[in-house]
Amino acid sequence: MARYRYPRIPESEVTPRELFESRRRLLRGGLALGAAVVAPGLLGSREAQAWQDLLEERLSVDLPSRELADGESLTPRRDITTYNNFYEFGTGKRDPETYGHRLVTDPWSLTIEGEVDKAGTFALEDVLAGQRLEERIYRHRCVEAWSKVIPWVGFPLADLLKRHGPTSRANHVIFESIHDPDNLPGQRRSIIDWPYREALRIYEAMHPLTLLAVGLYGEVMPNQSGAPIRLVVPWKYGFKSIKSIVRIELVEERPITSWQARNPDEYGFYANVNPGADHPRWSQARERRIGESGRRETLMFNGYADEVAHLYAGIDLQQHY
Ligand SMILES: Nc1nc2c(c(=O)[nH]1)N[C@H]1C(S)=C(S)[C@@H](COP(=O)(O)O)O[C@H]1N2
Ligand SMILES: [Mo]
Repeated sequence: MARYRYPRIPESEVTPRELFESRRRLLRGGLALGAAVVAPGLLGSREAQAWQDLLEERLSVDLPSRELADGESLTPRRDITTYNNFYEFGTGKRDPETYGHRLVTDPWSLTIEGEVDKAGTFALEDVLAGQRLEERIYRHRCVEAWSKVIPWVGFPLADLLKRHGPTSRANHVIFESIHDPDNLPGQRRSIIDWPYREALRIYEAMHPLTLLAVGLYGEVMPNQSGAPIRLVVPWKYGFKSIKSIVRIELVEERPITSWQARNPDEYGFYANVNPGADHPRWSQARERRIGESGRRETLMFNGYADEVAHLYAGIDLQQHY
């Protein structure tokens, strides 16, 4: 497959003013490093745009890229950003694109708490400043039997968790999405018990394939795709890959997630992609790749069995789905 190219502004077209501005942004990004812990109340207008500027700066250079979809064609950006599940905006596939602008992403902070040595609330620019970004091309398989191939930009979740020092009791990691019913029309309806909540076992969270994504196609994450920061767990059904994360909590006991609470028979905790374990209402043997006609065979662990099957040795995946 031919490598695609991101659109880049040639150096010759960058005006001196833009160069000046970008150097200023760099300086601001550098200063932000020193102030790791920010009380939510202090995130005022002075910091507005700070994480976006920092991220755009980081995206303007070529990032290391890993192709982990066996050379399958990338799903066009248009399809990735116009066919979405993001129930905070409604249950229609086009709702996230239509109402996505209502998601307020700036400022954004991330709370990390529970069984960690270093808990706190951190401005997103400080979270980003400490991470090496890379591109990862992954398959994405929704439990509804459709799929995409997406070039994410992000960093391993493990890199963030290690910085906060999980304790020996940290067996599970809980993730929570933004709760803002004033701006998110879907949250005024009882689709699930808001906010959206997901969780992983600690060894799933620490697995090198598990990503925190902040962009796709070499650009800042579009709102409908889970801006500014979302989880990507490529061997699990898409509902595990929670969007627009505001809180991460490490705990001992396995928590109840949003989809399990709503329908435990249909949505299990592991939710590993498994063509041999059908959803009660439909087969999981095949899938529709968005932008293609016909159907593809669904792969065990979504094609990542070599990397993750050992995590589930001895677990009956028909019973524990
Ligand atoms: N907060 C939140 N995260 C979410 C969802 C959601 O409705 N809200 N939908 C999930 C589902 S079912 C899928 S398939 C993926 C869809 O990601 P995409 O729209 O970027 O393809 O996001 C997951 N993360
Ligand atoms: Mo999904």
